[in-house]
Amino acid sequence: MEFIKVNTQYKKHIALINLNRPKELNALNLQLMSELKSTLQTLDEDEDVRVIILTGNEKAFAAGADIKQMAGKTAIDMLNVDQFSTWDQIKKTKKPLIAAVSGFALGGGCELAMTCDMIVASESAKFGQPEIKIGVMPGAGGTQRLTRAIGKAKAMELVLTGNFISAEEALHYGLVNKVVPTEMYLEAAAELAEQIAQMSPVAAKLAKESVNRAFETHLDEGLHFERKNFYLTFASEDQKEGMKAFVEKRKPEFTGK
Ligand code: CO8
Repeated sequence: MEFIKVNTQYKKHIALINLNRPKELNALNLQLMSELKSTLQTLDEDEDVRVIILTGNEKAFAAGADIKQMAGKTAIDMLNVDQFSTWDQIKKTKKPLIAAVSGFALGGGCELAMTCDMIVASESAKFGQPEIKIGVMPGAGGTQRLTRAIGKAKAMELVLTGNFISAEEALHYGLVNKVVPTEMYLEAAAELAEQIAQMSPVAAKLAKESVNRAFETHLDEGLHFERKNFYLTFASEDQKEGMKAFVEKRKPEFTGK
């Protein structure tokens, strides 16, 4: 792979994906997105991997879709390329996916971070949807996910002005989970991942699916969905092990079965 680096054993049960086009601030060209799609598919099937961290480098998580690659395209070119199947794949990833963001997370970069389940940010992170400044608008979920995350007023301001917000502001608005000094952002993401990796992978997948459902349905339907997934956890060996370990006052050993 040219634009992505993958370490399937970054930590026990944790895989790390690095976006790797540093000179272009990790601008998301088609090849990078295609590499990301197949990597996520592979990691989702890898039984040893329980949590995935997606990161860039200190200067940029990703400065957006590749403007140079898009500049000359027509609407029909964009339609035919169907790059959104990649974004659908990211959304379909069953395992918890944490974005570790430092520097720029702009346009498609901000949308990519928001497509992950949680965001750990360095204090130098900057989030924004600056597409309006180049005559377009967000196209990979920015108007929808940003609005759900930070509310209409602020989302409208960011989408219509293209202004960036700092990591601290992003924390204040609920876009990110935590902000840490720049030299620690990957470590902080790894700590969060390690905590999740100790849980039952079956329960983690079902719980992730249920939380995401809250954005796609009304309350009764969501509660019904949650209940079914809750029942389903009782089909796992992990449920037996987790509850038995509690009774025996020891740490559970989850296997994902
Ligand atoms: N696309 C292509 N190249 C880029 C991009 C980008 N999005 N961002 C930066 N680069 C390149 C620059 O052209 C430059 O290359 P070169 O050295 O060859 O000129 C290099 O990266 C370094 O960038 P700068 O010199 O500009 O660095 P600065 O520190 O001065 O500025 C900024 C950093 C503020 C991040 C600036 O680069 C910038 O404004 N970038 C563009 C941000 C942007 O508008 N993003 C939105 C893009 S559109 C989009 O994301 C739509 C998504 C919807 C669909 C998704 C489908 C995949």
